[in-house]
Amino acid sequence: VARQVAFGPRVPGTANHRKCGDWLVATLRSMGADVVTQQVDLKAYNGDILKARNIIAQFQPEKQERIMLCAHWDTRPWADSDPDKANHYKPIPGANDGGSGVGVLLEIARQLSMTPTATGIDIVLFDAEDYGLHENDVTRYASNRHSWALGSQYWSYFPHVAGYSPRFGILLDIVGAPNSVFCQEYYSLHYAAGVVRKVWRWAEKAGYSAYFSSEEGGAITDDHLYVNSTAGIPCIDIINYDPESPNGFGPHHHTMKDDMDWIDAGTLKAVGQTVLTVIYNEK
Ligand code: AHN
Ligand code: ZN
Repeated sequence: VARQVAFGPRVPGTANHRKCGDWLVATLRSMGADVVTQQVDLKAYNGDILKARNIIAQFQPEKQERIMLCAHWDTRPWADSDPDKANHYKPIPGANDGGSGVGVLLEIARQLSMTPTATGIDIVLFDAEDYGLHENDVTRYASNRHSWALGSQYWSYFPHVAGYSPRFGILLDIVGAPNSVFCQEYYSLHYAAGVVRKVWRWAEKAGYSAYFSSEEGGAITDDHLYVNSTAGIPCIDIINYDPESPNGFGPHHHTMKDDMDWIDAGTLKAVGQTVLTVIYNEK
């Protein structure tokens, strides 16, 4: 996570973003994955053309039976939830929002390089998740309901392999804060209840029930929505929900404070160990 943050904000179209993307590709290749990328110009709701890159790392690509793990690697161009209005058009550091999910997946990739699973694994890093509607534009929501998750929307129409149909997918988003609680997100239950139950059961067995709450959470527009509704792949979202905070994702969310101070190794471990337990138990 720190390596990603050190590139600076990973806003599509910037040099930081390009350099971090190159580093992610090289790192995943160094772990033995067969890495392919999708480079595409995507139009944001405000008209910006985003030079986007989805990064797909395939482990044991020859295997038919597969599991997909995903996260977004871009970061938000605007700190539009920052308490200081002067920051509302500045990019966020994106340690938790962006960095954390990718960080967990990089460690999982390292484990896969040492100990193969029975099924194939695809790590999919989506771009352009976080270029969605600015808080100052929320009145334009009705005509911009699909402004988030542009990289995963594209991938869901054009997956890296035609007819791609893994058993299931797991999305990791905002998984690094201390004392995180992962509720059972609404779309995950709607489209992939069996996967939610499986993952939460393994979390309990692995000793992480304090993080994985059996409470139902609200509906979150995130990459998994399009993976489910467009690609037809049952995919859940493991995402921190903090009912105490204004936007539900913690007080640092979409602010300049989303930096390494919000990253807790214990939370990353709880999520990573849980996902590892799930994938190594798939036969
Ligand atoms: C919205 O805020 C609309 N969806 C949450 C998805 C998200 C944003 N994940 C990270 N940043
Ligand atoms: Zn975000």
